[in-house]
Amino acid sequence: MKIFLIGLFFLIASGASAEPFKNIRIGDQDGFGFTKTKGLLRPTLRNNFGFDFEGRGRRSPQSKWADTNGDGILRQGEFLPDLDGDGRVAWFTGDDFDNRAPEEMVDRNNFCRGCLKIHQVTRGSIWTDLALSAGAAGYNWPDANGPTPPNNATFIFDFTVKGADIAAGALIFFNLVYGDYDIVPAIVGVEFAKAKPRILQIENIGPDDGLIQARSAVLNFKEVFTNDGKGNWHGYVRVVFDAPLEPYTAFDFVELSLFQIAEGPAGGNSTNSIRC
Ligand SMILES: [Ca+2]
Ligand SMILES: [Ca+2]
Ligand SMILES: [Ca+2]
Ligand SMILES: [Ca+2]
Repeated sequence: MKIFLIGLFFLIASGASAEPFKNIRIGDQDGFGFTKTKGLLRPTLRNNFGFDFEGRGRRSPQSKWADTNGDGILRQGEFLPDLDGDGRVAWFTGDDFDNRAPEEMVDRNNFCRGCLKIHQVTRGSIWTDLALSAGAAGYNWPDANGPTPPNNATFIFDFTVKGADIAAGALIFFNLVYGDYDIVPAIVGVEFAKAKPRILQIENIGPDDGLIQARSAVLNFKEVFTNDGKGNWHGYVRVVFDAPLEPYTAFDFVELSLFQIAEGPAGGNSTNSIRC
């Protein structure tokens, strides 16, 4: 009976693991690791020109709080906090933070829905939930020369999906949530296992100080995946944010997903919906 029960358990367990591929995420969606948003101020400087580029209901300009809708998580359309209350978010104005959890400190905060395996090469979460600030103290800094720019955040996805768990040819979205990325040009390079490397087009929606943006770029299935000869798809993507002049930015997470990250207004459940 015991053997039967154990057998049944393995049947259920293996059944549960065979979900279709949805996404592989580096870092986590936790509002840059700010667990308490109450009282965090938003920067008051809207942009260098004094008006709102968007002009839509994306934000709550009247709110003085970084978490403009007060739901406890800093999301797209909201703001990185002005920690010292001087009105702006920048590398020289007391806004450095390091909210990395232990698994991010060791560069191992990876998650996949529908992977057969996430390989050891996958990395980059050490760059998340950290102010990539020229003024940072530099503890456990993710690149060799410390907080001095450039801080070229680099993310590597290396994983295997069972052949039956993803439709060959599907579009793959590279989604990211980042904050205060306001130096132009932002050059985002992407490399694959076999396909030609290229530059991703990631639109910057405005220079508002501290603004949190959710963006997507489209990758082709054949760029991301190669057949591993065993009936599985091997996914490999390396993304580098080349930001020679960027003195302050932060990443919440990056992911490869079948679903484009939503561009909804602040307060919408941002990343699990598909933009229609
Ligand atoms: Ca985190
Ligand atoms: Ca919020
Ligand atoms: Ca500040
Ligand atoms: Ca995060």
